[in-house]
Amino acid sequence: MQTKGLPEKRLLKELESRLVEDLTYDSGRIVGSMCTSPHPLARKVYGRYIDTNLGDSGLFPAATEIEKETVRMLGTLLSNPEAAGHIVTGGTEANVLALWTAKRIAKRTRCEVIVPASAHCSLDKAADMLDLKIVKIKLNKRFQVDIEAVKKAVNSNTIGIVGIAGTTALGAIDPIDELSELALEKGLYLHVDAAFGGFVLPFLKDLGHNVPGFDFSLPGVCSMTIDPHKMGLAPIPAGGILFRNAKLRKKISWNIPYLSGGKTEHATVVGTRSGASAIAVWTVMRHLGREGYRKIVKNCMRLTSKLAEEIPKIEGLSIVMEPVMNIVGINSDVFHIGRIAEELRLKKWAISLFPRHLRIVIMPHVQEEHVEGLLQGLRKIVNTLKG
Ligand code: 0PR
Repeated sequence: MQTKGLPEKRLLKELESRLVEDLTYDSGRIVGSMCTSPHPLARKVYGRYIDTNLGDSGLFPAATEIEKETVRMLGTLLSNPEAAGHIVTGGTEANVLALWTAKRIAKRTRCEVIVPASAHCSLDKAADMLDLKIVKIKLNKRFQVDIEAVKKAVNSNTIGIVGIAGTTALGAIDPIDELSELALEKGLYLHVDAAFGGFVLPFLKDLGHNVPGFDFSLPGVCSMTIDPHKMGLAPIPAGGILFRNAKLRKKISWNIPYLSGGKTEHATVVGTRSGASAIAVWTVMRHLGREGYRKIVKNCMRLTSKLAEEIPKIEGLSIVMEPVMNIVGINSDVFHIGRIAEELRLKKWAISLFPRHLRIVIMPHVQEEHVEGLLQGLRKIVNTLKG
């Protein structure tokens, strides 16, 4: 840092020229991310209320109330208006909070948590932080956790199970109903990671898709992750942790007696946190309404189906599974998928590469012309690799 400060104009100009290198969502080149351009209204209120601090709730009782209302809205979306929880930094923090709760309920030292092999790495991080043993369970042919293998893995050290409603790699949905039954039968904590699916599945259901039970309507579900900064169109950071009831949330609550706003309590990993996140989520959810999200999801699914239909028409390429949400996995029996990813990236397509497939996520910023462009790019790459 230099001694003398620099003028605003110069700094803004410098930032503009330096950050121009970064990809933007509206370029349509980001087709492998679970994030998108936030809704303009959410952006606006985020900036306006950035100085509110939910970590000192006594100073900001109104913003605190808005967070509570936001959690109620999310809870209602997931069949439980009684849900308690918070708008947190993202799915990672939400998953950490869920496993932390499971551990505090268990009050034991040697604890095991059963997760699908498809679990997001945030669950590995959480287990490492909390000193839990993660037991990974193989998937069935539909890329869901193998329920029989889950049953076999339960032992006297098991404290909890995680199911996923919208896996990171393919958007698959685990049989949460069966996990719920098992959790109730064995007295285990069940967390559902719907970080991505939480803002997709309720609207798919409205649109008449056959959506299996995945939320609090299943009695064994203790907590859920649902991230507004993914399909919720909220600015980063905005994750969501919801507990079935306030009693569960209390398991990880800490009293902070000395703050300037008076006594308060935290049930998040972070202490100081801007209320702007919750306020932005509250605003965008009320502005779009169920109907608005439904339209967005409908369009994402239309483009997803188009991509999934066209991919197998390209010689040597196939899709990993019929998409259940707006995620398409692409693989090949002929070409090395890593080679295709490399070529796509050279052509400035930002795709995700998993060990055996490419992941395309059709987020709201992805338009028809971008899907066409991607297909065109893939056709060219395949032709070059063939020749
Ligand atoms: N749970 C699931 C099912 C997820 O897919 C993710 C992230 C998380 C939890 C963790 O969420 P946070 O990243 O909010 O903590 N899934 C994305 C992924 O790994 C994250 C991401 C987002 C990656 C934007 C790339 C990107 O550009 O693919």
